[in-house]
Amino acid sequence: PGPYDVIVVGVGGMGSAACYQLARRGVRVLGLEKFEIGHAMGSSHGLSRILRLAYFQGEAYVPLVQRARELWLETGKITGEPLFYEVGALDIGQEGSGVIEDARAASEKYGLSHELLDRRAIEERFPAFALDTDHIGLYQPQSGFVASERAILAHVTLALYYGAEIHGCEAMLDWKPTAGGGVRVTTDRGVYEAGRLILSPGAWIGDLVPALQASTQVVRQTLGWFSPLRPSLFDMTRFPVFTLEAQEGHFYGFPLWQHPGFKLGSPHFSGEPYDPHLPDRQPSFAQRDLLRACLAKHIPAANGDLLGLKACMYTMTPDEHFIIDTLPGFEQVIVASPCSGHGYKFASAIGEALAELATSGRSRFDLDMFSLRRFA
Ligand code: PYC
Repeated sequence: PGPYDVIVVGVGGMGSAACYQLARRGVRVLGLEKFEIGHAMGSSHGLSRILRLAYFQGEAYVPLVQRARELWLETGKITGEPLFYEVGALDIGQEGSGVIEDARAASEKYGLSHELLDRRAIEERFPAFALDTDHIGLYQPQSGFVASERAILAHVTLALYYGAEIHGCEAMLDWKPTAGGGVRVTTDRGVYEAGRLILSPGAWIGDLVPALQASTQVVRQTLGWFSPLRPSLFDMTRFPVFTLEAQEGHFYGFPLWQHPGFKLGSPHFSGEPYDPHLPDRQPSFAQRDLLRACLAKHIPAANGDLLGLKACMYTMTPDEHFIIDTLPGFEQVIVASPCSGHGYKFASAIGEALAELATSGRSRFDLDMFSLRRFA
């Protein structure tokens, strides 16, 4: 084992992509994951994550999500199983709402294919929806979803192929800078040294970088799968991924894919504070009731029996943007973790950016909006 150029701690969405991108560049990389590879304790399980190009959280994200989409397509071709499904995405909100206006501004600035649909046009094209009279939607045909669990396994498989060393079920206990400007990482199984350290532990970031405890909050989100009363309406050939601003919150959902039932996520950005150290992930029954209320009012054709609930975690920053930066005072340590519940779609491109940062100190993307300085 060793010597290593880079150690990556946390081999989930971001960390697995970083391991792959580093290994394919010939970098000697060690990936350390405290659970098994592809576990369901973090923020990437539940099979799929939305990829939206017309980004209502800020048009500055568009180049990064465009690159991410390219990489998901490329990596899916390499492994022979798709990682991105172009089913289209529909953002539904009140006329004039920030979601619609910001998605429209992003589309116009970057020349993204999009269509504005009024309520009647949405219900005609996607008859599963029953919307409020003032709902409108922005449809983006080139968006869709990422196979999030499969993508982690694909990135790890490719990283191993390129010579990475990946240890599952091994928890980091401590990291320290070394006199030579590198890092020494102590785990529950050994001690390892490398020139650089990438910390991508998701909800556990506060354990590894205590200074970030104050500027991050872990919350729980509940995903539900419901038996559709009219399954054909939710077929992936005719039903897109969507986000829906309703009175009860900002929901999101998917066409039928892999798991039986229609998948609906509890309101975005309204998660309940959660302790990632709990031994399992219990869904929230209050959030389940919100899912039911959304189905009853807006997606009645999916309001059948409950098939399953899963809980996953968001790691929120105060401004809901990401953190991707070197740690002040430790230029050899890069943090890429709290993604505020909307980061997975970018994982392929963030992995590439991390590999660039770790090997050359800079990325092709302007990562300034993700810097730690903004919390100083
Ligand atoms: O970014 O579309 C999104 C999203 C939905 C749920 C979590 N993130």
